[in-house]
Amino acid sequence: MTKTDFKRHTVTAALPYANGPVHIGHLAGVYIPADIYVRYLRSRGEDVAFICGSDEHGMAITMRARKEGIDPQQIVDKYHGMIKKSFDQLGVSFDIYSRTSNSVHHETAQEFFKKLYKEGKFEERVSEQYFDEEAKQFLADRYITGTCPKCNHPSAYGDQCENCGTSLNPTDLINPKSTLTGNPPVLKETKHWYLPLQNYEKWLNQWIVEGHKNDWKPNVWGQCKSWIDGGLQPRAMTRDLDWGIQVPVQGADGKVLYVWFDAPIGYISATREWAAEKGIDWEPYWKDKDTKLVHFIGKDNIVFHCIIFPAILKAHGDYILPENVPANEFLNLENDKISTSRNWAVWLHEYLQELPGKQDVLRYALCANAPETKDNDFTWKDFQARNNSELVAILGNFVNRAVVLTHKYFEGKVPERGELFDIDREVLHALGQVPKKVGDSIERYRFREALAEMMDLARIGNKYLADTEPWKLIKTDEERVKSILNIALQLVANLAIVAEPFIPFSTAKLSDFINLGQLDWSVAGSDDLLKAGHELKQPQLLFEKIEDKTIEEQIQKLENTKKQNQMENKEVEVAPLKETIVFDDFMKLDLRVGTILEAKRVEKSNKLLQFLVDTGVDKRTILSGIAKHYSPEEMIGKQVTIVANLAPRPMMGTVSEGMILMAEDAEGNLRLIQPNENVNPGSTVS
Ligand code: B3M
Ligand code: ZN
Repeated sequence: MTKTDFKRHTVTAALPYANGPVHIGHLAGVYIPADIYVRYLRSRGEDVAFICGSDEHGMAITMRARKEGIDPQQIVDKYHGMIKKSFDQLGVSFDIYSRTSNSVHHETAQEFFKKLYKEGKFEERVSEQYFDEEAKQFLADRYITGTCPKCNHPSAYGDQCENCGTSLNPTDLINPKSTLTGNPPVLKETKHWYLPLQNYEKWLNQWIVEGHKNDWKPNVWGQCKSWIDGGLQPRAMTRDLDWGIQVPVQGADGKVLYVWFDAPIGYISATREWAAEKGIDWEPYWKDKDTKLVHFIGKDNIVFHCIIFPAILKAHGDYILPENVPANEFLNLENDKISTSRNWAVWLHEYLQELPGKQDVLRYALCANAPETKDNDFTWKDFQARNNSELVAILGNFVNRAVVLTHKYFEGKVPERGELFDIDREVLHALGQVPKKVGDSIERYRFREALAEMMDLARIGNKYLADTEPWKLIKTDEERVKSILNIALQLVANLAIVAEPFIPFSTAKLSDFINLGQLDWSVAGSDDLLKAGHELKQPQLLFEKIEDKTIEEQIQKLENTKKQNQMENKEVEVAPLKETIVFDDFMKLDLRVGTILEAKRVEKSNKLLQFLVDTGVDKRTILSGIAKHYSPEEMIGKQVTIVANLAPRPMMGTVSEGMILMAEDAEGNLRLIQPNENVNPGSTVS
């Protein structure tokens, strides 16, 4: 059974790598939902620690530093400050935004490691790993490229071939090269400490697969199950790298903790730091069974938060485990994947500058479009519509009408409620229901649903005023208008409370001009929040219409990015030259022109097309990974160049008897190599 009553809450949001600014994908996936959750808990008077900070170790940082030509330390200093400030400006209400370069964190992570080490929780293993002799360093998987052993793609990475999707070990690559120097790396022995995840398999299965089948999101639970079913392997908790936290055991010079060992412990270190500042004890937040621990993350972090970190906590023994890990999917931007390298993103710090005072609009639009169950798309047009036809037309309009009319007819004092009619009772009944509905949805991590339920309250209010028309009635029945405005104002006051987790800047304004004081969820649903005679201040506009021009500027900015990317690709990096071969090696290749007779998609593959090719000598089946670039229909009748004497290779249940030659640019765009006029099938190429 899932536990429901807790004394306190520890809520973490993934620690952003301090290697770049935060964008809307991060916000919609992690930080907005986490902040809504925490604000709701606080409003209910719960004891909450909301923990975040910068992740300042690992390859993400060193690669960025190399790219910008500065030290890793300069990189993390630059981005930590920038990220912290922009979260703050967006109203993301962390109790602490720390950083993993802090000494508290170095100590905490090292203590953790030492304890596991002393208790024999690691396996020590010596293995051979690639080393770049010129750069004098071991190479992480992403720093090695070479030819894919499966599909012959010339620039596969040490961990994966992005052409055929195969996951690889660096030693699988043919002709490996270091991306640091371009030299072939050498194998060198190195010692590391591994967490034997296989020993935790049974326990993880019980805890997650059986224990959280019903309360974890299906996407999260499913990913965990497939990892566990696939069998867990020992995973190295240390790395050969000169940036990170020193491994605190003898004989580990030049080695640092694996970033995914240290970063999640960063949540604990940050909690210690926060508690010390407040003068309270941090330990209950991580060790008391009555604490509800929840991790907010994106889907690419699931394995680390659901399998590896829990195994580390379990190995340690003193810690509680997460009650839930409500990971989101990804957000796209204008129908295209958000990409830092292509600068395809809406960056938070730029948004805050270019659309000042519009924090709540972004919070609202991102929550309404949060990729909760599937990837989702952000468009500027949708953003504008969310503002103009929802925030302005529904919420802002209702609040404004209720308050303005009260000023106009009753000198800004909440009028008495008299006799009630059915329509009033219905509205008051709905009012009583909404806070609970919103709260239940938030507790089930359904933030879009919660937002829609909150907005329903404003819709009900608008409809109530439209149906009762107090502006007409005032001429004939002032008593009735008093009741109507009293009820409308109770809705307004309740809105201030239930909307606060989503749009805190606007509700702060609102509660100020209705003189509501502190927003407290425990009184939400009451129809008597504003007593008769209570004075209202002059209303301020909560939201303003966003003009087409503003949106067009943002769209134009993205267009410019697109153009820039296209231009830059003209001078793209090209793949390095391969080793020299002799003429006879070349002559071994049987290259010829063939004609495509038939073409179809390959089941269960979004990359492969299957062809029947007339090679002049025979008709044979060839598979090629070009489905993203050509449709089967357009391929039929085309002439292509093939390697005709390549040994047949099994692929996706079929055998490919040759290879179609393609030109590939740095973006991964593929184009056929064709004779410039039709020739007889079977013509040789040399
Ligand atoms: N920095 C990865 C990421 O930003 C990583 C999260 C750490 S959470 C402990 O996707
Ligand atoms: Zn491949």
